[in-house]
Amino acid sequence: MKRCIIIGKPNAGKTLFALSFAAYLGANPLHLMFRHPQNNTTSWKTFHREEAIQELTSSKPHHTRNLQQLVVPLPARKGAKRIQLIDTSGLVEGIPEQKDIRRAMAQTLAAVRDAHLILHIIDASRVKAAGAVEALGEVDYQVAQFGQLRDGYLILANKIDLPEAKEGLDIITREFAGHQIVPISALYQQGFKVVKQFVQRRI
Ligand SMILES: Nc1nc2c(ncn2[C@@H]2O[C@H](COP(=O)(O)OP(=O)(O)OP(=O)(O)O)[C@@H](O)[C@H]2O)c(=O)[nH]1
Ligand SMILES: [Mg+2]
Repeated sequence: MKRCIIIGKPNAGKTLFALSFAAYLGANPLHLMFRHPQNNTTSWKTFHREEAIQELTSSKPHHTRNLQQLVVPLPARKGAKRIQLIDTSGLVEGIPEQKDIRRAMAQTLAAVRDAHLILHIIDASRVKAAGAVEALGEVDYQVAQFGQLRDGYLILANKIDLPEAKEGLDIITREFAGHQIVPISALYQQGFKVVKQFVQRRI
């Protein structure tokens, strides 16, 4: 089964995207597998979408501190296929002080190496928010540099429903010229059709 990883800075909307995209593709209820980096154990939990959003997303950064995997159906050229959608903890510049965030980041980076597809989420509404953890930063350029070596790399400019995201999208387009960029709203499932097609063509 192909692995599709969702990465980006904290608070960019990775978890909301993972849950909404899984629901959009027909996963209901959502069976999540959690991979705990502190002791290498796994656990499972089944959620309704709204319940998962309530528990697993937050307006505070660093809410996700482990890998959260979902298996989702995807119609493909030769019948239906399934992919593994992997939500991750946010990537930050430098070495985080908190041990569990450090460990979670290491876990994310190891999983990126193993993934077939990389969806890189950027918060288009906060591109210019200097000093904010979700603002466009060095991590995004590094991810893009790594991603350009892969066929299955896509930038998702998220939160396009917010007014500030328009200018943010222009900046992302300029800064990441040459990469495929899809404006999306994880909140309203905008742009999901294009993301689905991108994934479908590569599985
Ligand atoms: N308006 C709007 N808000 C969004 C969108 N996507 C995410 N959010 C909000 O942004 C905040 C962060 O979303 P999460 O999905 O928890 O972000 P994350 O990238 O998983 O964050 P970490 O787990 O901390 O790395 C939450 O308050 C979401 O409701 C969007 O498309 N539009
Ligand atoms: Mg999260």
